[in-house]
Amino acid sequence: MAITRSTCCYCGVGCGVLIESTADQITGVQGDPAHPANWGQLCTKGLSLAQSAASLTNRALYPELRLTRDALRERVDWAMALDSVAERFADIIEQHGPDAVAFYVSGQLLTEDYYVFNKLAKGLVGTNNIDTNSRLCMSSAVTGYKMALGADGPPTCYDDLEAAHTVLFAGSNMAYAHPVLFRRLAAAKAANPAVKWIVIDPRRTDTAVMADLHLQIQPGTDVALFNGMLHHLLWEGLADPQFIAAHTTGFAELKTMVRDYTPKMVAEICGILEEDLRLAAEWFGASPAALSLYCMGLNQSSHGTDKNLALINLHLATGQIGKPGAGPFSLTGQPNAMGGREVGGMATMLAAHRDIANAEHRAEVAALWGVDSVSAQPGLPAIAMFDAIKAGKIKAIWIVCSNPAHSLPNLAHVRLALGAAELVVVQDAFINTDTVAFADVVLPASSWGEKSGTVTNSERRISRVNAAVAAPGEAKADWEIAVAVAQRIEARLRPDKPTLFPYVDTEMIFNEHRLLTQGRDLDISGLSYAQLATSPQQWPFPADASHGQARRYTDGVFATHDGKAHFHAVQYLPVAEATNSRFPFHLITGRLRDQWHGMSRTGRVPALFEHSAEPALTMHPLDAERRSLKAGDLLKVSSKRGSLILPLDIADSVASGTVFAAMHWNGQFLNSGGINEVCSSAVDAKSAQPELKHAAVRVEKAELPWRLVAAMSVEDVAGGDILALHAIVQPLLQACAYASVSLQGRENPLLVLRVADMAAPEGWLERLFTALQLQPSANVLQYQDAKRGVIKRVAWSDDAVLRGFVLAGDIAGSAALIAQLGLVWTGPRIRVFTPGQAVANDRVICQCLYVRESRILAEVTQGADVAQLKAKLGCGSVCGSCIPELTRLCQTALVC
Ligand SMILES: Nc1nc2c(c(=O)[nH]1)N[C@H]1C(S)=C(S)[C@@H](COP(=O)(O)OP(=O)(O)OC[C@H]3O[C@@H](n4cnc5c(=O)[nH]c(N)nc54)[C@H](O)[C@@H]3O)O[C@H]1N2
Ligand SMILES: Nc1nc2c(c(=O)[nH]1)N[C@H]1C(S)=C(S)[C@@H](COP(=O)(O)OP(=O)(O)OC[C@H]3O[C@@H](n4cnc5c(=O)[nH]c(N)nc54)[C@H](O)[C@@H]3O)O[C@H]1N2
Ligand code: SF4
Ligand SMILES: [Mo]
Repeated sequence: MAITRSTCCYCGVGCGVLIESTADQITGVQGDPAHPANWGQLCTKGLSLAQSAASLTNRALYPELRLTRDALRERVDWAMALDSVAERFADIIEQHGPDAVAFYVSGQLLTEDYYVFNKLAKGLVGTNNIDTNSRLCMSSAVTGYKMALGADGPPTCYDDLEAAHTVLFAGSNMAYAHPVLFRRLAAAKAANPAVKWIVIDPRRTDTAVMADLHLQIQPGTDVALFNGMLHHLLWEGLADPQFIAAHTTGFAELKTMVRDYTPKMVAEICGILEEDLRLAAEWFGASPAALSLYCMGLNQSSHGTDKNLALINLHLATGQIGKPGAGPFSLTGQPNAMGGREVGGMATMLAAHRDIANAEHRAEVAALWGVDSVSAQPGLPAIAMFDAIKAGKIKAIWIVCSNPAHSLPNLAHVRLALGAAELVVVQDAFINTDTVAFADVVLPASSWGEKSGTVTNSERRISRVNAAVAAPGEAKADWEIAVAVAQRIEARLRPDKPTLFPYVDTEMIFNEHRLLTQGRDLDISGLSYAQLATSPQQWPFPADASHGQARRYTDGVFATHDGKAHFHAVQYLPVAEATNSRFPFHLITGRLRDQWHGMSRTGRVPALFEHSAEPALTMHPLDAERRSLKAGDLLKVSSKRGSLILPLDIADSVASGTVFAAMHWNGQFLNSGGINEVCSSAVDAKSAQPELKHAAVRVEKAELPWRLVAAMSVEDVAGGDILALHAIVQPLLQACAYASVSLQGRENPLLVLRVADMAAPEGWLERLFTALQLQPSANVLQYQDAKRGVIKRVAWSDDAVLRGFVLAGDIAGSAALIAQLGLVWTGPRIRVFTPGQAVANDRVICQCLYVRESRILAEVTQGADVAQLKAKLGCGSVCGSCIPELTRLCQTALVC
């Protein structure tokens, strides 16, 4: 068995991992005890990386190409795929100019991949039309940092988590989204109970449950809140006049503006108690060290930049920056959102934190790259890019490592755009995503565990990512594909000139990137690729340094032209789309603990579904009661843009008038593209980031009387491969008014399909029976009641193990039957049609030891606390991702 040091491919915490592998298979993943981001810890997602990599089903293994516009894609060899992409790009560039092509890339690419794509677009093609999913994620944070502090990137580091006395979480559900850092924070608070936590979130998340103060604000009202906190701070004399005078500009204007933001008025806007606002301001202002941790609840807003600026104002006014435990800490979502920013991989940036708008910067980059010039025409950011594709202005789009047909807002519009493009190239590691369905060309990419390079985490720390096994099939590393196409385009556009892409490995690319950082704020001249293998380092790391710099601006000198931090007097403005009588609910969206984005990887691990088995719309009990809705009812959620159907989940974690949906579910698991069918593409004017956190929606009961539940274990279907079974079932989803598929189980994985419609779609049941191998046979029993439209089939294996079933027209007893799957059926087979005892949905709270909610609740009702739960059931004692929820379950029991 070999051990390879690498980095987790999920969130921006950037945990070090040790990959265990045999010749061609990853067999296990452990936390790297020597990595400073996690010191050996991993969360549920990191711990399941080996399972997600276990099977080749649904992997993109070979290039595919549509030979004519109306033909189906077929497998071709690499030479043909690369020639075709290069030729068609070059044709379009020659005919329509460089801005007729675009690249849409990803914060999940490695820095070296990103660097090459950026150079391909801006250096070779001559267009700045390269944007990324970071536009949906970090662009408000980038704009905020640059406007206030003069340069992108957080001033803080992970050690500040332990040094902070007041921690302000703003629009961040860290317990789910950055679990390993959240554990560090929780440990620090346990060690020092005087540490205060304030959570600002319209939902009572598992992060909020652990807080000393939860400000459950109305969606989108953060700017008002921060301005109100500043008003109170100034009133109480908690500002730091010396810091303001020595190190900032613009305070007078801000001070005048926040006079209007009285705590009383702000409390009203935000829908919180005035005394809570005052308390939050006092805890922040009087703290020896106040740290704010913020994420999508701030950035994904039509005023995301202002939210960032208003929060940074609080830090500057109190001098809470540039010292241990203090500062505005924007948490990055994706593993390499930071690396993408470093190489300037967005439509508005240039390499090494340079700006397209700056002629000197353009000239510097052109000189370093050896090209005549870099275009001064800003590229189109994501939303505008897809608008331009739909309008026919952009004719070819190359999508890499992102699934925009799921993750962009207003999906109907995105699908029209992808349908209208002359050429859609999709470079992905998996073949079953919603975007691949639109591809004219599929370029198979190697993925985590199979490719190498570097990533930068939330605290600016650069770590190596290493291949443990060879790429499957003919898949290639992203940078290699980019280089191969670039060299072909060069042959057309720059014949007889030396190549701009001489790279033979990732180290060469890293070295060129390093050269471009020289003298910049993120200077890494002192770093070598080899050194990073054993010692992940933070930037800046200039040539004369012996290690990276943990904190920035410790001397009070900022990266602005005058060296001062800049206050910005930003007014509160409401969300882009007001609720009204037609669309009365505020919809907010966010993440689940155990799923990652479009689920192309976490959706391959059945056990990861057990924490949230089904898609859902969460609504407050009062709102449900007023509409006579009960849990599990199917709801039609609509906005001006579209609609989708989701089952109802009732919980008071959302306020009345607000509903919540997870962002993850999509066409792989649903009959729709997911919640972005309804989300809004209104963008922030400064950062062009869309308001994915808010839309005005209507919610109605969907009257779909025909119901079906099917469940199947894979023992003898689909070659025993649950993912192969999923691949067979996925094409059936589209035909139904509602359909969702999920996986579950650990030792005996199951696939569960839930369907609703007015009546069974024509011929659909037969297709399902064929897919599940449920044709009549000695081991398949059928019950039919044609009058009631009921048909049920149940299958056993030869040794009497209950293998699977379809209940159509009458789904009573389906939950009880699911619980029996994989077990030997004793008693007469016909009894299988008598509905058994209803079984409540029993979620798996602890992934590591597979402890279900019912066992935990049984202990909690006996008075157990978290420590006792850990000791008795083991839950929470391994990775710790479930501790926030254990805390909530204990608290709920106390209240009841
Ligand atoms: N498990 C898991 N972890 C992940 C990811 C994943 O897919 N799954 N993705 C990673 C990525 S790319 C990202 S960007 C991060 C995202 O990490 P987070 O931003 O922490 O996660 P979200 O759940 O998207 O949103 C955070 C919170 O914002 C709240 N919110 C909504 N509207 C508002 C508002 O107006 N104001 C405030 N203050 N809060 C609001 C939501 O209720 C939600 O609880 O997670 C990373 N980590
Ligand atoms: N409503 C709503 N929408 C949101 C959000 C929200 O909170 N609410 N959050 C937004 C945010 S913050 C983000 S970051 C985006 C994320 O949205 P996406 O970028 O669409 O996220 P993923 O599903 O992770 O897409 C990554 C793709 O890359 C593929 N892949 C994996 N590894 C590799 C590789 O090594 N190479 C290549 N070429 N491909 C690979 C995966 O199969 C997958 O298809 O979603 C945004 N959309
Ligand atoms: S916190 Fe979890 S998902 Fe994030 S990097 Fe660490 S192990 Fe991976
Ligand atoms: Mo993100």
